[in-house]
Amino acid sequence: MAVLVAGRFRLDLAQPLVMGVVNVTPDSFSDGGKFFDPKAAVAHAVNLDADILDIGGESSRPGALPVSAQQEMDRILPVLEGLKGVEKPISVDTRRPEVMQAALRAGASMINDIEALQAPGALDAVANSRCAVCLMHMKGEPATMQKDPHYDDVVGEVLGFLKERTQVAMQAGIAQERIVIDPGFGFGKTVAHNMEVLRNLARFKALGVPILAGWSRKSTLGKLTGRPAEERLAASLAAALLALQGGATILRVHDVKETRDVIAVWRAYRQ
Ligand code: 9MG
Repeated sequence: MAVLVAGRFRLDLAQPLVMGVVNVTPDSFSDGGKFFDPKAAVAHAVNLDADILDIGGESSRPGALPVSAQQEMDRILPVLEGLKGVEKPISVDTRRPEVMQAALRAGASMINDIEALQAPGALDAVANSRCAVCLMHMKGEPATMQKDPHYDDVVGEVLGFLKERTQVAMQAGIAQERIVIDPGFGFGKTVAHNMEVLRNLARFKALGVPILAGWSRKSTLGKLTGRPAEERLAASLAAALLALQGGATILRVHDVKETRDVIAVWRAYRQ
């Protein structure tokens, strides 16, 4: 049975899980500013009814500028405090080791790192806990990553990077059952790159750890449909279904209820 260990939680991945996005930022591409107030963020998180909540205090949308670790902590820690009584795994989307440590002390059970624990100290911050970690591929930095990204072999390069980061994480003492990988759709990738990776997602199963996919409302879907972020639900659901079919077992989404319906249809088809 495929299981993800996340602190005190053991998550059964026999059925795909839905990770709900909670952006505590003024500038995220789809819901920036909506849940910047901690009370609004907590209410939204509870309302989402996701299997895992992913709380983020720094936008990683293309073109976003970094914020300081202190700013990130000021944004997310009150939300973690407000979610203390909620009996479900809470992930924190951060690439900074000091934010990881503070989040884990405040009750987070998972770290979602778009830099795959490459920051000095990040591997130790995760290894010294029992949390789960998502290792994501990104080419470049959010501020510039969409400026003409180039690969000779996008699938091979992303796969090679995630293989290496999984090995490094395990050598640092992070057990395989705590690790999730994510090809990072939209992170330094054109529409063609994203589609090539999605078409080949099943190849990532060879790494032996669960695959997380995040397609929700992303700009590639905007480019394909001509729609703004708030009108990309149908495209997001189509991409979620294709990711499930490619072997993703965790879907990171804004629209939890609708994504659960996709999973229900996919499961019935699979039986
Ligand atoms: C923070 N964030 C935004 N998009 C994401 C994605 O596709 N995957 C992961 N792991 N994190 C993301």
